[in-house]
Amino acid sequence: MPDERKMRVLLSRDDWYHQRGYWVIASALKDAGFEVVLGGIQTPVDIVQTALEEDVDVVGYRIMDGAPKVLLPILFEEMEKRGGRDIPVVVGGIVPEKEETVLRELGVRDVFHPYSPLQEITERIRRIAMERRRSRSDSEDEKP
Ligand code: B12
Repeated sequence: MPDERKMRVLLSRDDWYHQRGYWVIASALKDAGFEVVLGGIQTPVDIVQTALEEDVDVVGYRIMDGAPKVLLPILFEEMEKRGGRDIPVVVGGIVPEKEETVLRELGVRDVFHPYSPLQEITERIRRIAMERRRSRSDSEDEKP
């Protein structure tokens, strides 16, 4: 049976000061028809807890403080431990270009830099969310 719920995105961030972009993304996702779970400022461990509790389709992590290479491995390690490794993670904010490849190798599904057009962001997140729903329902179908 196809999952008819709205696509759910957990939106988390790493710093207190750069709030503007967080609310811009939250509004853009809502306007595009997503249900947005506002995690606010969260550690990677909190993010995984919320993502599992809220059964989200995608985790959106806004990173502004210069530490994506530190935060993402902790997030994925926690996902591995808790069983949420199949939840796609996208990152936005200040990500040095040369770190992007490393982040993608770790498993980050997409990276959005300053001035990314909002419509492109929401479309790319929708595609990622739909892919996850599909692979989830395929694995449900395969259960005996
Ligand atoms: C405005 C601003 C501030 C404001 C924030 C106001 C607020 N309420 O948000 C204030 C003045 C508070 C501020 C403070 C600081 N700032 Co400042 N700030 C900026 C600035 C100029 C713009 C950020 C912004 O709001 N952009 C508008 C929003 C809409 O765009 P955005 O955040 O880029 O988001 C877009 C994408 O990145 C993406 N995106 C972002 N997040 C996410 C999340 C998801 C899930 C997705 C899908 C997409 C996505 O989508 C958005 C649309 O395209 C940037 C420079 C820049 N041009 O980016 C520096 C910048 C972010 N700041 C910086 C710094 C260093 C600081 C300070 C540490 C400075 C200082 N020494 O005090 C302080 C931090 C506070 C502190 N004391 O520790 C650095 C960060 C460097 C880094 N991380 O490597 C930057 C890059 C400036 C620079 N070139 O050095 N800042």
